[in-house]
Amino acid sequence: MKTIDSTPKKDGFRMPGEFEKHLGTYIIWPERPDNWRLGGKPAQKVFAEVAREIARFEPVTVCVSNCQFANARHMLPDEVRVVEMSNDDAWIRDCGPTFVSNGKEIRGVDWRFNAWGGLHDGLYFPWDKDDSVAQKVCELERRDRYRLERFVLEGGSIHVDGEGTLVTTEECLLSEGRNPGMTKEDIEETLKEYLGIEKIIWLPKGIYLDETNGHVDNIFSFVRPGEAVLAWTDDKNDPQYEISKAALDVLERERDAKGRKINIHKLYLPAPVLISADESGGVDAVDGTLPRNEGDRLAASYANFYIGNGAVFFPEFNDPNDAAARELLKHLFPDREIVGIYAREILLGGGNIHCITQQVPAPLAD
Ligand code: KQY
Repeated sequence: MKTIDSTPKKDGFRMPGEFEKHLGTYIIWPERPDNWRLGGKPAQKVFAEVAREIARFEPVTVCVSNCQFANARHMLPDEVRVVEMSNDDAWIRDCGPTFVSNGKEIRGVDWRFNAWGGLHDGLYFPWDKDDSVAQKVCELERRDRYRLERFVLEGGSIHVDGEGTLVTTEECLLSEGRNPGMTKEDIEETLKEYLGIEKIIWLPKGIYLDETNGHVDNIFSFVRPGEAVLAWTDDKNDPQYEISKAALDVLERERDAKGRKINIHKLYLPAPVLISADESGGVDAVDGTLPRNEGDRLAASYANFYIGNGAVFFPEFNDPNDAAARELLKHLFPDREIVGIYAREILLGGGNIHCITQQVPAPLAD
């Protein structure tokens, strides 16, 4: 695996849409007791279910620390590959490589990772093991990589349509803890150069109280070029209403890289999900890690579904809107199975289905 001293755009590479064909999916096994309640035991069951379900459609690799290797191997089915990889937590979308393709070959883009804000407002310290994950995945996949030593980015903070359009949020990419020395124009230039992008659409904010500084993947997702979903509520008393409305206003007036208007489908949120006393009591308190207090609202949304080769995996919360989300996804992805996963344990760790998965795209266009 070599590190290339050029940029994907110069080399004719672009980031494919998630709905394009995959070679496989990576996941990291959860275990840290200051983020996952009860030492990660309930979350491990859900991660194992996610891995098992995705493995029905594409090869899955689970990366796991030395301490948890035997347990993960025991809990995962034989068809899931388990590899030892040190890590700081379980968010491979954010610390793993972003793959780019030229139609024949794929390469990884290895951004700098600083735990969503470094010493400014990052979620844990240290994060050096996570920052090495992208390189290690490129080694396993035998893919060359581009490494940005100074540019901080997480995979969950961008969504692309594979045809030159990228959607992100100002709340996240312009946050103090990531690239404070760069202007919005500098950031746009870097994204264009490293992802083969021509047009960037900036939503103001992500989901209310999302601890990633508003990652786009929890509020918006492309379904295919020209078509997308936006997390939505009609409740004007909910702070989320103004956030989703502001995003819709942007999306309605913007055009994508091909000059198309994006057709937006409203994906209704579940009722607010709050941390219970029992759940809060199961998380170790550690200085420098975000506390999990009873009554805190979690950033629950259905927009963080993962698009696999033959299926879409979406979160369920035992909420009446679970059924509406399933129906909308069925309508938008008529050729894929729609698989619901009860995702409360992932949400309790501050994340979602999209941010625990990272796809390796197929190099060849269909
Ligand atoms: O991308 C994500 N949503 C990751 C969230 C990390 C939370 C760490 N506690």
